[in-house]
Amino acid sequence: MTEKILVIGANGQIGTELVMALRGIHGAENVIASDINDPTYAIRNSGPFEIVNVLDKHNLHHIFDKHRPTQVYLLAAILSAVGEKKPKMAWDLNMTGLIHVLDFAVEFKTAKVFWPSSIAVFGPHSPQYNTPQYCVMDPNTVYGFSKLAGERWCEYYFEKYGVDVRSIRYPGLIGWKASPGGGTTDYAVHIFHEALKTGKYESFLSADTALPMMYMEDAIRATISLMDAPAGQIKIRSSYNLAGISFTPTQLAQEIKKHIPAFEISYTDTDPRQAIADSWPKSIDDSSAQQDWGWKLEYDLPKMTADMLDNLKRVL
Ligand code: AKB
Repeated sequence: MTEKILVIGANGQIGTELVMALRGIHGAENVIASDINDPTYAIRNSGPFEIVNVLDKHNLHHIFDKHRPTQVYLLAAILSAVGEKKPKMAWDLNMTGLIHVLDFAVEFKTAKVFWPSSIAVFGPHSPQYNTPQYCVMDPNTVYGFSKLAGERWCEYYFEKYGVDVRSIRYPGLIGWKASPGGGTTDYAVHIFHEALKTGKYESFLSADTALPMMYMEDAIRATISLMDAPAGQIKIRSSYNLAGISFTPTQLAQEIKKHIPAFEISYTDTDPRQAIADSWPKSIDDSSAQQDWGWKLEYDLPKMTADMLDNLKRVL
């Protein structure tokens, strides 16, 4: 069967890379990229694009009706740091956008829906190390509790209406093709740009703040393999933990120094993102993803750092 895939929020950090990967697999004409803003150069020049506002039900209904997608990836969201500045807007976009998509998936019998969750669903009382799939969850950011509520809606639509919705709790994502959009883990991308441009970086997270991260190559591969897995293998319909690689700003800086010996890192201790990072896990247990759909990480810290620097050098 030919898939017709709609990616909502295609201009973002994940969307930019996912659209290209999906177009490579399914053919450019079968992957409709969409975003509330005009498309980026790469997205516009590689296939179809639609302006979509997930909060505008009529607009979204029209797009579902026009393209009748077999798969929808809903990536439009406000991330943790921006969410704390615009809490109501973050709740509205992250929740209402999801409900609209789930409702249209029921109406148009969309075969599969992907929706990203995050390590932000965990909170200060969740176990900090090797955080399990199921545990106490008390997120204290709007982004975090919108993702936790969204997970519950995903499972609910699967149970009540049979929507084949699949989800991953992404760690911080690191890639060279697109910038992150207002999260707490963004330092781990900015540091590479500054290392190459100026040879130094002031981290907004403290030296020993460990967080789970993942290279974009792995994140895209995980997303597509979750979506390709037979439905019977998907035992979790809220969202799967993915561990990625856990490291601190100091450890990342040490790895960068192996390639750029003069690189220097410094730290600020006044950034509000520190409190968000402190409420999140330091490492994650993703044994359910490994068991259910065969997940396996490929990029460790040295491999990711080398690849990031090689690619960024070419494009900066
Ligand atoms: C953020 O920092 O808000 C995101 C996330 C971990 O979901 N990158």
